[in-house]
Amino acid sequence: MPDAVVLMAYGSPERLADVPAYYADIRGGRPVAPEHLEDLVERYRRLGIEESSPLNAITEQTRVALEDELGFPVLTGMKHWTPHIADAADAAVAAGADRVAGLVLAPHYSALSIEGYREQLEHALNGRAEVAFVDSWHLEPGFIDVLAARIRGTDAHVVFTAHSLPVRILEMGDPYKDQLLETSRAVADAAGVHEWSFSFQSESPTGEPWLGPDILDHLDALHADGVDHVLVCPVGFVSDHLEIRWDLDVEAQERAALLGMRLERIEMLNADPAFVRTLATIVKRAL
Ligand code: FEC
Repeated sequence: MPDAVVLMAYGSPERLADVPAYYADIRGGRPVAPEHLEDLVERYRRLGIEESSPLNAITEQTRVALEDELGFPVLTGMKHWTPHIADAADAAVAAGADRVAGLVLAPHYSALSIEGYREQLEHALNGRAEVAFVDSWHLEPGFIDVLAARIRGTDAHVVFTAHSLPVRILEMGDPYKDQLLETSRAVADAAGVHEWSFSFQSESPTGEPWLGPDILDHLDALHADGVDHVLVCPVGFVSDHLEIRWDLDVEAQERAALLGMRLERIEMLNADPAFVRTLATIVKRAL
């Protein structure tokens, strides 16, 4: 049976002029406050996205490496930018696939994140191919191992992080937070690290409460407890992108400097060969 993979990621604007349309897509028709748009454009400007937009480039490297590993077509589909998930679904069908594995480059399931990727993929395929969608892979041994290798032997306090989501997901019985803590515990155990904690990051100004603690408040609390050296290990993201390069490398670094703390972060997994082999294992199991 001919197979293909639709490899999905959040997507990122390539040019500053793309940011309003990109933000509008994220908001899904709800209004965008002008000051929030200006703030977002400024963050992308300071990241220098017109010279290199890391998320889209890294996703393409991962796609190529995964295709090499699997030996059948892997198509990129972005949730909020081009090529869209629907474009990837069409390309998979055009390549003759009867079965499509849907894999998101985000390990933890939430109805407010992964489910949106699934809906876009299923809607676009519309029965033209069988879908084998991977909901989550947060305890995949190869994933735990590559993260554990990045924190093993550290004498810093390890802070695992992930994107925050609105608090209402807890009332919905969403597994997101539990899965994040399971990953964090598994990585710490595999690395033999005992000094660790978890915090959220990258809360969005939507006017409702989001899950905390946010990393900036968490750094304050760790400092008050006498911690002066922190290693940040983002478990909810796999690539270098705005939420890493701005929220951690700029904002969290600035807070740490203010507190007189040393803050480092692990190198992201990006298209690391061991990580790509893990993605291939997940796809083969799904199919
Ligand atoms: O580098 C880049 O250009 C893109 C970085 C990026 C990633 C990412 C991942 C996740 N998000 C998740 C949830 C939400 C929710 C909202 C929301 C809003 C934004 C905005 C930007 C943005 N997100 Fe994102 N997210 C990235 C970027 N995200 C930009 C809008 C402006 C801002 O908040 O600063 C709120 C939507 C709303 O307004 O209603 C909710 C989750 C992930 C991790 C899973 C995944 O990667 O899909 C969850 C990367």
